[in-house]
Amino acid sequence: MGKNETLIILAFADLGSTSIHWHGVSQIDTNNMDGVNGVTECPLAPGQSKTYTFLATQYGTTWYHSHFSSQYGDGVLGPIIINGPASQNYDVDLGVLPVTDWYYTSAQQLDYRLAPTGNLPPVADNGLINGTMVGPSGSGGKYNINTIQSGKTYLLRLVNTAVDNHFRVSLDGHLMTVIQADFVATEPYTTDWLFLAIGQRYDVLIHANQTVDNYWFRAQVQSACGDNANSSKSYRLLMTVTLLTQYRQHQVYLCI
Ligand SMILES: [Cu+2]
Repeated sequence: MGKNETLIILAFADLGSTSIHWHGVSQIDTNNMDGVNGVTECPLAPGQSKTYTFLATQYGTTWYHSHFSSQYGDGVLGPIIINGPASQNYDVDLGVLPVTDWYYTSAQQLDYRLAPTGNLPPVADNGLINGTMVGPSGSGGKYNINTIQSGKTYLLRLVNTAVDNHFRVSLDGHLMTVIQADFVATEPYTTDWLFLAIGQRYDVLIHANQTVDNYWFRAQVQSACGDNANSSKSYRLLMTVTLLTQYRQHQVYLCI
């Protein structure tokens, strides 16, 4: 879909109560479609449904997530791409790359425990890139793998969907060209890292212009505010919530 098109989305509350929020979407004249239960609507009761209808007046990358309780911490979320012009050309759109913290106890259980105490969320057990990661012990789980080709330019749509972790993201040996931030097209600029706060989105271009080799894409947890058990290892710099980019022959593999 693209800018100036109307989204019509049917949401079912099959998991219990819910409401679905369209992060960063301007709801001009459609405030009741914002999905923020307790503010713009009552939550859907279990078994109810709602048709969210609103006009896309912006373009770029965002995400939707449950706004009910701690539900999105358990994965009730997803990416949204609204097509529009890019401020710099690229060859291939790799799609959305969500980065998040992950708890081995469900967010709902943690919420029940913490709410009466007023305590901060516990240290996250792991971090996920594109929904997967090797376990903190180094075994179990896996890195995600994409294949990209040397010599081409790729669009990567970064989104931090975490509950409590902020990330510093970078790709070893490569600069990133930022072309959009939070639905706002930018004058392209290059950087070797980006700070990705919770909810934040950046569209970046990666130029596969280095020697054919393996390169880590790092999402390092910034522990001053929220922490992650998988970032306190001695491997911290190399292994923390990382995306590996391999160049092999004329191909590059993006591995998470
Ligand atoms: Cu949001």
